[in-house]
Amino acid sequence: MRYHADEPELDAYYADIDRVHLQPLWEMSGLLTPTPVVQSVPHRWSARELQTLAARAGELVPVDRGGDRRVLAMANPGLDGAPFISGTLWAAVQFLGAGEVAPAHRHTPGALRFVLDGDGVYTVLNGDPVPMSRGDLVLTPSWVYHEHHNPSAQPMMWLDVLDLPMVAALDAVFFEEGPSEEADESVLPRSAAERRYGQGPGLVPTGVSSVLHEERHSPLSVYRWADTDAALDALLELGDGAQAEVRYRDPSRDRDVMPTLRCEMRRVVSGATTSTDRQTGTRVCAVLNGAGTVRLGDQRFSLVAGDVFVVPSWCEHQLEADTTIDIFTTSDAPVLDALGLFRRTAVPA
Ligand code: GTQ
Ligand code: FE2
Repeated sequence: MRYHADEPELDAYYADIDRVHLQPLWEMSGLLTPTPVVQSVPHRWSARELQTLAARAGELVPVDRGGDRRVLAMANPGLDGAPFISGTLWAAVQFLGAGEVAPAHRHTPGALRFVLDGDGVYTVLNGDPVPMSRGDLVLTPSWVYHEHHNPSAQPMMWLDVLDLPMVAALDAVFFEEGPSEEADESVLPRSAAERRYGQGPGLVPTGVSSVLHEERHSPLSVYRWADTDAALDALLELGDGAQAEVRYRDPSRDRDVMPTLRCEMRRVVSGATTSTDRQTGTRVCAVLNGAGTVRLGDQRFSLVAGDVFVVPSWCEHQLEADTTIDIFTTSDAPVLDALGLFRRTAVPA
């Protein structure tokens, strides 16, 4: 609070309001800024470091220590040590050794898994077993029970993204443990969700929709890499550009896969440079295939498969593909969209 040696009445007034927890707007600045002032900074976590350090945790730390999950959170260097990749999103790598189980629980923050490499793990979502493989996107929406099993002989690692900081800011975090289920591991079936909603483009079952429409998230809990890959190839075959992008959507209605998280996959062909863009909200990006460079504001980061990077709100973003590169992106865009706060612009070169 400013002091006014020559105005004792004003000083007395400031002391009085302070005592009753009031503050004068006329003494404040930096609240209504012309453009977003963003605390999180651009950063890339390298695949090699994520893999080696997660594998070391696999040797050193049992899975039951810390919430039954062996997870390394990506802590944005701009956030003073908070375990969040931005003010709104949590991103982490999770490592599950051969034969290990991460037991069932559920929470109000929504989550997704994106598999950057390997297979052998299955997740059980409200009783429905979903095998996970390279390039697959698996949804764990708010309040859905989930547990991870690795019956294979190899460890496996994947990317987790949650809307945890956003739900925490809204003071709406709930958590409870759940009953663990043992699926028949010898004949792991295709998930029930895929049988109902992943059978063919434009086909949804009649009869069960009245129940599912009450859910806020996609009834299809897994999006397979083979389908995403084919969709990107088909777009590029049309020949109108050096890149293609698809959005993962709820097959039962026109909306994002979850109310808080948008998911997209982009393919930029070898040698191409994208236009520069910026948008409100956080983007968490993971390189599935290929190599290149991303420019984030005035910083450049080289990219190889398995790298994860964050594009903070309103930060300029541009990609250069050294080889054809596939980048998975998830963002909090559905929230900004719902509130009329989503802005996206191309930035002239
Ligand atoms: O796999 O259930 O990265 O509950 C953070 C919290 C993963 C999970 C995370 C979680 C999980
Ligand atoms: Fe969880």
